[in-house]
Amino acid sequence: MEKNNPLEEDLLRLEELQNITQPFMQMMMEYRCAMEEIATKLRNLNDEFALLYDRNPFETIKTRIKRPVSILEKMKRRGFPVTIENMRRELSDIAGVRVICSFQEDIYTLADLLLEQDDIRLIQKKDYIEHPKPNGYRSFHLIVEVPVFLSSGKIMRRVEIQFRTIAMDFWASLDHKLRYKKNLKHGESIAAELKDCADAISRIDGKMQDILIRIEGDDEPKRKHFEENSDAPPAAE
Ligand code: 0O2
Repeated sequence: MEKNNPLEEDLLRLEELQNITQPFMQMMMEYRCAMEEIATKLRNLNDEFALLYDRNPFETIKTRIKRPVSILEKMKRRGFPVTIENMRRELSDIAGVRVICSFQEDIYTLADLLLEQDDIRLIQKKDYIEHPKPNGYRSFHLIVEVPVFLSSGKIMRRVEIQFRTIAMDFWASLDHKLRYKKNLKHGESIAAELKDCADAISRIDGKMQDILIRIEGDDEPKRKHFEENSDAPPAAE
């Protein structure tokens, strides 16, 4: 068989690489747009909410695109052939948004307001606040589809949104360390202590919420005033 010269071989390899890289980059770009779209919607709600209630419903919003190596690992772990089509179909967390709120009530308010928007399609809702995981994990998870407008037209892309309180986030970051630590000495007793912390955090979150309601009770007329003077169309009865 005739051998290609080194330059030709390099060019062939480059073409092969581009054939894979280009669609992958395209896919990542689409998810990045979807993620930014969701983050913008949430930031807008945050700004409006701040006018209404004199406080921000969330403290922080974090966005992340899954690392290519994590995408490949997850596809392999689940036994799917690594194709762009399979990644789009099987993975819901390529684009992720994490919203950290002070109060539990705000999590549900924000999630409801987001889901009311007519370009958002709910794919899945998991309420780990109402139904915590056995290890004590609490968060409210949504998987939504949001339109992304490209030069070729509109496409829908999925974004995973995790809502949690500051205290739940603090807990989850420590638990995350535990999840990825192998052969840990006293792992079981650490997990049990963490579970106790999760339960204590939940009680404190509940108490803080009650105190807020008692403090904000007086602000009700102000909210009504804002709603009556807002340009927004009245909510359907
Ligand atoms: P990482 O390292 O944070 O990315 P999925 O794998 O997402 O398709 P699953 O596991 O049913 O399906 O979804 P679930 O339960 O909604 O969990 C999705 C994400 O929530 C996880 O992503 C974590 O970020 C977070 N999470 C879920 N359970 C726990 C928990 O017990 N502790 C902590 N700290 N985080 C949790 P990843 O990809 O599993 O992990």
